[in-house]
Amino acid sequence: MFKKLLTALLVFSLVFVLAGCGSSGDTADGGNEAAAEPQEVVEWTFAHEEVQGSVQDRYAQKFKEEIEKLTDGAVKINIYPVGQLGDGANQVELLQNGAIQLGINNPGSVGTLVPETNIFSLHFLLPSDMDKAHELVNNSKAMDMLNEKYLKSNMKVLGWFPEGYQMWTGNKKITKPEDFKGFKIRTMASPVISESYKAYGADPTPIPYMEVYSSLQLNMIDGQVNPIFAIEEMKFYEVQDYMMLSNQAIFVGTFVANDMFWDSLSDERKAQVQAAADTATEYILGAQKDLNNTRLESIKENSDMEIIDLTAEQRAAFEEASQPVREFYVEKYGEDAGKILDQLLKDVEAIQQ
Ligand code: 6CS
Repeated sequence: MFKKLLTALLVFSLVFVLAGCGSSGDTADGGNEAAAEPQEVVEWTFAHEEVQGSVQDRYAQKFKEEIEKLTDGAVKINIYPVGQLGDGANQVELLQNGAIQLGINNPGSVGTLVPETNIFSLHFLLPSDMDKAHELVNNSKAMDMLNEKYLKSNMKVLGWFPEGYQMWTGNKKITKPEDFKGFKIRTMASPVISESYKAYGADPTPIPYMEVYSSLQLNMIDGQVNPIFAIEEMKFYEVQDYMMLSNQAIFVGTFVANDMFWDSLSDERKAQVQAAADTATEYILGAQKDLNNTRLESIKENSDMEIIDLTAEQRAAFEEASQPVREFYVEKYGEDAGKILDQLLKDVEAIQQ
């Protein structure tokens, strides 16, 4: 019911804005401005799954700044952070049916719709060098294949970007796979994420992002996994005793547009949107590194959570235990998933030469 009401409201708002634009010959993107007439302004909704000031929010703000500049104000972006349009899954649904135009998805929310995207939930896959990981998620041929899969689910990908290494927090130390035995770890809802933690003997428990803090506080779960900036802004450090600098996977965000909305844009507007997305993607690499670094310092200063940097040897034990999940990914999602994984592995190897 909530979703239907929200969809109706958003479609109504868009129609209202377009109707308010007025003049004949209008296109949905407002790309048909006559020099002497007052400029039409179209409003696009951009939803993301994090709080204000987060990596996704900074990406969205940068995109907004750029596209509004490039279009001389003919396009206005309204940003809705997490929770305002429902949870991550609601947001993907709104994007798919065109009730909203733009959004950032994470592998958890989109994992059942575009199963191949679960590739980024495999552990120890992307290089430990963030610049190389950023380069790969932008330029590997595997990404072209993944982008086609998104299109089949009505989403046009405009940009991929790493948000940071994901770290484990817990009410106990985790330094070897056996420490995970029976450990209730909150994860995003994705079969590959679940399988990855089952491979260590843990009990993965999907819970919506906004409920993680209270679930940790009430001891309904033992730990969770997220990039450092999120551990800080969601205040998980207040209710956890340990943070393991595990670096097993990078959180990869995907900036997408609804495909019909995208198709309705003029070529000029498409080029402006892609240019603004490219600027945001380039900007976010440095921004997320800074945010993760400064927030690590802030956690160190403001909490007594113990921070454990896993040794290379300790990481190697997790890496070994995680290998069978690659077969799970290919067996579960089929031939194309296998091709995407092979291509990415090939490109990972090449970039590390
Ligand atoms: O763990 C999650 O569910 C969330 N984590 C981040 C860093 N962004 C959004 C997502 O929903």
